Amino acid sequence: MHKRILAVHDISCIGRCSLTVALPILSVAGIETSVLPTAVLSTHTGNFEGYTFRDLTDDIEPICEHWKSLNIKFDAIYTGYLGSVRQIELVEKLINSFSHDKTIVIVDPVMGDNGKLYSNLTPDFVMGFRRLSKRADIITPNLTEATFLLDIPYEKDGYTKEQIEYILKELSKLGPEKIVLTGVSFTSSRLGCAVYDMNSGGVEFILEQKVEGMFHGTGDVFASSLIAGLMNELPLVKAVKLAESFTADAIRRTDKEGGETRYGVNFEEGLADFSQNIKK
Ligand code: PXL
Repeated sequence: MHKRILAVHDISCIGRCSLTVALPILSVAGIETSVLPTAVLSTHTGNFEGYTFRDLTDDIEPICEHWKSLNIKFDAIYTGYLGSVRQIELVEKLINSFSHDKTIVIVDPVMGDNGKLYSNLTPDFVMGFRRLSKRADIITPNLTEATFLLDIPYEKDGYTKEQIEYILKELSKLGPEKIVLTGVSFTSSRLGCAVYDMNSGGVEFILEQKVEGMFHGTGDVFASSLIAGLMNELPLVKAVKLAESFTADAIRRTDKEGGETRYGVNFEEGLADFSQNIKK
């Protein structure tokens, strides 16, 4: 059945992430993708100096007012990088305005990596994302974002399985039924996700062969392809496996090419196979 999703992210003109990643991935998966751009940046904020930043917070309410007059509803609302704390409040409102009773809300609380917040985010974003998570059916934080959401220290030397299970259960107490935690690793050779579904109570670890290095935009490639799977009616764990393998392939391709990783990963060459695999 035809599905329509709203993707709420910034446009980073250069450096594959946010909308320039979400749109092609969701489109190739056969999902009509409407966008609400939260900000326009000349590049993303990781490893680039002197980027421009146009905050679009003031445009959100008029855009939503117009959409209300069209009586638009979305089958899913997927939020990523938000440009201001006020925007987080506006997003909470728009979830109410544009959901029907089966709408899935996916919040990727894009805030940071490697134990730190992204360069232009302030600590009040954390409170905002904690509140927004309450409205989500699924959240997809990385370990850094999870520790900010729970206000616990970030352990740079890694976590045990028991600690990860604790984090997942604490995150679900914020409100979402399903948690997909990324950046999970127990050995130097494997990296991936931990998945928790409150309904089954089970935790699953889905780990892939690790590629050394820091690759930008991979969180957005992963979350977008995960949602593409869910919108194609894949069960959660199957959708996570497919998204993780699509993301890992993009990382391996980029690693082989040996270019600058701040420009994001080569997911484009995997799109054709992805659109086939999602239908299997
Ligand atoms: O990929 C996450 C992301 C999205 N948008 C902007 C970013 C980042 C990460 O650095 O800077 C603007």
